[in-house]
Amino acid sequence: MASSLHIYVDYLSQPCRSVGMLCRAINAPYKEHITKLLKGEQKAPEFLTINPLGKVPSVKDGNTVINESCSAMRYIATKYDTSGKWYPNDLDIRVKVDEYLDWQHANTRRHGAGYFYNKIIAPMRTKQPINMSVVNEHEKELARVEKEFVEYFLASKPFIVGDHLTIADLAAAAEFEQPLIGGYDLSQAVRDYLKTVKAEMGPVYDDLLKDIKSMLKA
Ligand SMILES: N[C@@H](CCC(=O)N[C@@H](CS)C(=O)NCC(=O)O)C(=O)O
Repeated sequence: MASSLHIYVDYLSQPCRSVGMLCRAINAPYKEHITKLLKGEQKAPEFLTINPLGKVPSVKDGNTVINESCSAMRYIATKYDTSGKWYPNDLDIRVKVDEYLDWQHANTRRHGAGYFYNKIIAPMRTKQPINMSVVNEHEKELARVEKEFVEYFLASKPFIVGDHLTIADLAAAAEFEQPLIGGYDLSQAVRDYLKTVKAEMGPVYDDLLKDIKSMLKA
């Protein structure tokens, strides 16, 4: 049967990796459309008919279009995860997933992506020196984010809800990997957490990090 679930992604992007990892982890019947950020394909007229915001990831399932990664993961897990573990039905567990996903936009994502963009992407694009005062500010905030993540969200558990992975961990891991790859010195506690997520995910974890790592080597 042809799949109705289409994901538009570039795995250079953290939210794309979260969505891609979920689809692979739950073996969703999806079709992947690579939309190359470095070629500006997210701004191409045909892509803008799917996501007028001109960003990836974008997800289309039948007539439903979702242009935010966390909403997309909630939708995909609710519809296609037969294990029921990735976005748990139990309200007391689910709310912990939502709590992290709501928090991460202004914290892990904002400062992890901000660090990576200002340290790596902006100088590449503008051919100007790195703006160290902006990078230092993200670095300072990332240290706070890591502390809050470890002390509040993990609180000595292996994963955000306790003993198993959810979509919240996929978002967290994707967003923490980006500054790490960009040279940020992550704390040992967050490195250990990433190792645990990776061990649980298996080969797909490194597979989806290949593009960003090879972009930096080039
Ligand atoms: N909040 C959105 C963020 C989407 C986003 O910022 N995507 C970036 C890649 S990480 C993008 O497409 N940037 C291209 C552009 O702005 O032109 C989500 O989580 O889906």
